[in-house]
Amino acid sequence: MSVRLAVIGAGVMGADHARILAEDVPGCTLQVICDADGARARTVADATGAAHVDTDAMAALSRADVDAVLVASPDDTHTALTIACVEAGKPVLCEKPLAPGTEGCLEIVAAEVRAGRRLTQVGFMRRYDPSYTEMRAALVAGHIGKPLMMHNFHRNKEVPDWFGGTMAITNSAPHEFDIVRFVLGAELTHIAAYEPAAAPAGQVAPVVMVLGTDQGHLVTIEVNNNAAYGYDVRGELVGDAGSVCLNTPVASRLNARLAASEAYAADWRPRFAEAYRLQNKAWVQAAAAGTVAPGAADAWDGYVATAIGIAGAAALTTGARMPIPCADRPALYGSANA
Ligand code: ISE
Repeated sequence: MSVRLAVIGAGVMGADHARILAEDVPGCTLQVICDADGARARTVADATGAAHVDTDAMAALSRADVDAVLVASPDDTHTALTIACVEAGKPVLCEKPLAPGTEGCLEIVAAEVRAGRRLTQVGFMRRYDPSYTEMRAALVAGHIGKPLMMHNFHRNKEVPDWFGGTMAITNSAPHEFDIVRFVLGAELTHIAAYEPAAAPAGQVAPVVMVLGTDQGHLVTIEVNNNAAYGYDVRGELVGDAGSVCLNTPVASRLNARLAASEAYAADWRPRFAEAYRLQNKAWVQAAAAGTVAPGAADAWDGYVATAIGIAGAAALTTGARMPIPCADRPALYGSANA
């Protein structure tokens, strides 16, 4: 039986998710595309063959002919929409952040505890990226010995002026916060954050974060949202017997004018295309089976990533190393580092 889906939000990410679900994910049907802008919803529905459009998100997700919901609407709508899905007993894949604040995340966690089941998956798609899954597999197989450090680089080509250092930490770096926890199987306990004093005034500066885990790993994260040359994510996990680096998937190398060159993507969608495809496929398969996708980020993981971002923003503002506070983890979410 095909899983009948609502996609809420028809902006950049909603449109891309709808395209992936329509073209690349078997076992699902796009039942309704919803956006506050009806014309935008119609454009995405026409492009993907979705049956219906709506401008009312609550109405769309509540439809009797919708089994599961993908939320890609503005961040401040995530809490209410995700809770509504949980209360309706519908699996929901919510784009990151799960909620902009920890209160919203914990409200979603509380709704799942009341329901007695996990229905929320957070769109931390890097967990499905083959370069990260191989990094984790190399660690688990013992190829690099005891893990000591994980270095991360996250560069966007450009962002608007208002996307400053705080947003680099609360909006971009949560991908690293989540993948570091996923790869290392450890919890981040403290964070410091710095910007280079040499950065030109009025320009969005890079941010470098230094974090520690409950198992003594050292983690560095550079987010440079004005890297100018393209979208570029790098990483290296260093152990006492070796290291493993991420490779960017590049289909070709151009040889011309006495030089060799490889292209960079302009944003994250081409770089993580396979990760998005595998994530959405796993989510649909789990929804069909009435289970949770193995290894997926759940509501608790969404809460933790938001909490780390808030501590990181405080670290940048104060210049102090900040502890990362964590609420009590409900039994529904298993034990830490599992
Ligand atoms: C953006 O919101 C994303 O989620 C992208 O995956 C990330 O690379 C970018 O830095 C974020 O701002």
